[in-house]
Amino acid sequence: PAAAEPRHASPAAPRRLREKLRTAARMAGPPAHTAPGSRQQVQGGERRDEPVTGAPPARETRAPFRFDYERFRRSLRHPVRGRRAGEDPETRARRMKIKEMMKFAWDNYKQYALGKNELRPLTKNGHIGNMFGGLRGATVVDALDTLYIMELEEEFQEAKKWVEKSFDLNVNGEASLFEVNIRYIGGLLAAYYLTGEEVFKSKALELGEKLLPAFNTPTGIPRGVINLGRQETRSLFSPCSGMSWSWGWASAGSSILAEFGTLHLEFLHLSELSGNPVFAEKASTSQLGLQVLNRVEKPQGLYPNFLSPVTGNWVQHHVSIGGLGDSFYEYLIKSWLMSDKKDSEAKKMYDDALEAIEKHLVKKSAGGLTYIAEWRGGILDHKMGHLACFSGGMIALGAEHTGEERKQHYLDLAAEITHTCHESYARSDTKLGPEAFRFDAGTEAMATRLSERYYILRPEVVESYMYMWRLTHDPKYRQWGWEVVKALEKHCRVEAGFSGIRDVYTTTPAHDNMQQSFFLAETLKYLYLLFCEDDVLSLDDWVFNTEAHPLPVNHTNSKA
Ligand code: DMJ
Repeated sequence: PAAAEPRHASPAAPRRLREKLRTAARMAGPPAHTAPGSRQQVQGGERRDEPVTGAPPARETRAPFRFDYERFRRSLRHPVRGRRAGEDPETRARRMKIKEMMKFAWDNYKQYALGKNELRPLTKNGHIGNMFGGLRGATVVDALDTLYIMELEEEFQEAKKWVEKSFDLNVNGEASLFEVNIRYIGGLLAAYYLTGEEVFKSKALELGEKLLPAFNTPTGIPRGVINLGRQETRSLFSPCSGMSWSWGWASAGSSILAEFGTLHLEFLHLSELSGNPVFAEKASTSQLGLQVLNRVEKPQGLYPNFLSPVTGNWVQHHVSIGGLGDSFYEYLIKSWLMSDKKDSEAKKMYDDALEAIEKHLVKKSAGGLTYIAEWRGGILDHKMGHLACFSGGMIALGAEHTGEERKQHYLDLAAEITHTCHESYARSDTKLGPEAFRFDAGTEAMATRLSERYYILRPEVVESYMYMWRLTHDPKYRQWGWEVVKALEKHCRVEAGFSGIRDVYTTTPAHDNMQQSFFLAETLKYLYLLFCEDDVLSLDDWVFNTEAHPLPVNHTNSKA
């Protein structure tokens, strides 16, 4: 096991936020859910002397910290579900169709799999899997905010009731820190901010605390797997409670860039809501940037995907804006936006990273398609994963906030990448895109390997359509989104829900029997927003976490 050097609370969250949180914590004392002075456990069972909470000991005379929800709602610039002004009948009809798809996906999940993580729509039963450490109801938590935004009131109440009555956090299994964070913490936080229902906040905070031991490494970079049991309950029967370790498949005990780099949006909100700075201190971009990533040399300015949480050095030189790297970049620009453009360190890291990506990875095919290649120790792999297609939207979002000349340049780049991703759909028989497509040996934007021909209801391409629509209002993005709706209806809709397909290049595809929770959280939400007015979950007020859960921009300071 890694040596556990004691690491004391570091200058982590952006200074203003830290000060605000510390003041709140000073005034409030620790939140009731935190055991003051409790200790965390690290891999190998070594104890640390660092208190779990950064807040001072409780004093009975203090009122408990309470997040001012009403003040937060007043700080929003638009009603969360918009004002519904000025839309044409076709747009409304398309939006209603997507709402019907969401209802269908939810109703079938509810009927056949409520309380399991996902629906198996062919066999009409539930799937649990091993990603969430014994947590259940991934689809419920992922669906909450989409149901709310679509005004599926009855269905939202059903989902809320399940969270209140059946969502059990008292589990003791190995979970992906990243997946639990983006789906459960993100889903609960968004549900709370949208509705003000306390149950979502308290569940998010309780679960957030269970993730903290993962950060107890010599560098503070968390490991990928965490046992969700409480370390105080460790015993002969649950010897791993509260311990964390790296994925068996990750080289040399490394942590994954897209995993440890995709925590801080949610963790900043856990601090905001609890008044406890510990979450922000563990996961802020300052922690990532100042403490670790800015110290280690980056090959040609690029960020490899595998980093040792013990030494803080890269373990392998594979760079990708798709799987393993993707949401690290996304969270840099969104960190800056969510801080109301104050986290300038995150912005600089994003700008520098994008410059390096453009210089070394962005290529144009013989047929004129712009794509982002992967990089393996200096050698380019001319392949783009479906996951990498989120980058059109990200680059467009970032473009909004550069100087005029750079803005047009990045908007063009974003449009070209989104066009390429659309081509990967348009060139298939189903009009849905493969898991990965290549640009080599005469191939353009198509899968060349059998193992890459599947589509599992992923959102990244429609995510980029949504951002491109909002930022350019070019009608082709709505048109492309509607093509996806039709293809989903034709090839993925089955009797009891929606299913992924095994081969996008055949019009009679076999189904994979899985309705992924991100289909409800992301794919259907982004499609719906594509046919909404811009003030529904306005980009002025919200950033979407990487699972499409809206988290509010922190402009409480400037408004309330
Ligand atoms: C989602 O869980 C998230 O979007 C994540 O960032 C990447 N993979 C899936 C969807 O494809």
